[in-house]
Amino acid sequence: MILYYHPLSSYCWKVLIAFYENGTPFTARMLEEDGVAAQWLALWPVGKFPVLHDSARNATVGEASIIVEYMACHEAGIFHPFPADPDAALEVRLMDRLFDNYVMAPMQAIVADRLRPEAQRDPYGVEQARGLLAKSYAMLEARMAGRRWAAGDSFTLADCAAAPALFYADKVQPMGSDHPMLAAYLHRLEARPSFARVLEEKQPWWSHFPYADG
Ligand SMILES: N[C@@H](CCC(=O)N[C@@H](CS)C(=O)NCC(=O)O)C(=O)O
Repeated sequence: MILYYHPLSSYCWKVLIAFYENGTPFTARMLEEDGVAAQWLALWPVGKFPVLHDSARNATVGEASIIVEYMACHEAGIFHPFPADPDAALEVRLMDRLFDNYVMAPMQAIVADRLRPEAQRDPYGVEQARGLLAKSYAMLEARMAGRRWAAGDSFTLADCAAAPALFYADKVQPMGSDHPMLAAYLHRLEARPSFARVLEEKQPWWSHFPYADG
């Protein structure tokens, strides 16, 4: 299996965490390598990453959550992204959506704005994104009360989503002391070996992140 990725991409981190949790072997192809971007775009013309290509099944899979589900279906191992209980699985799916839509998306909007030429920046859009992040922090702070992991006692897909979302969001808009549950949860995520490995692997590229000192 080939994973088309970039070492600073938050959605790629989500998939890497799941693969490392499961111990699934794969070949990582970085988009900057010669010829890789052309292969990736031919497979996934919408131009988003990560993308997984499984030549054994002639399958191309996009969207981070779906790649994790694909791994769980076809490379079943020690990591179970979803619990067997349907209600518990719904909570995992909900938390996955909350982290993607209401933490990752505004965080990405703030970072993307910083990367634009000065004249094309959008202060109103950034203000809206910051407002959404503040609401999300407050909602997640309440939801994390009494939970070790995002959806309860087990590490699931929701934690794979939460780790990059909260890590990067905290860089662009620090959670501060108002969100002790969320901050403690982020520390647990950073200490998890799968995510610690992702964080270690980002180091050579980290200075390219515009809020690297944040
Ligand atoms: N919904 C997609 C989002 C993927 C995504 O936004 N990836 C970013 C990198 S973290 C990307 O492709 N950025 C390039 C672009 O938007 O042009 C997923 O869950 O995989």
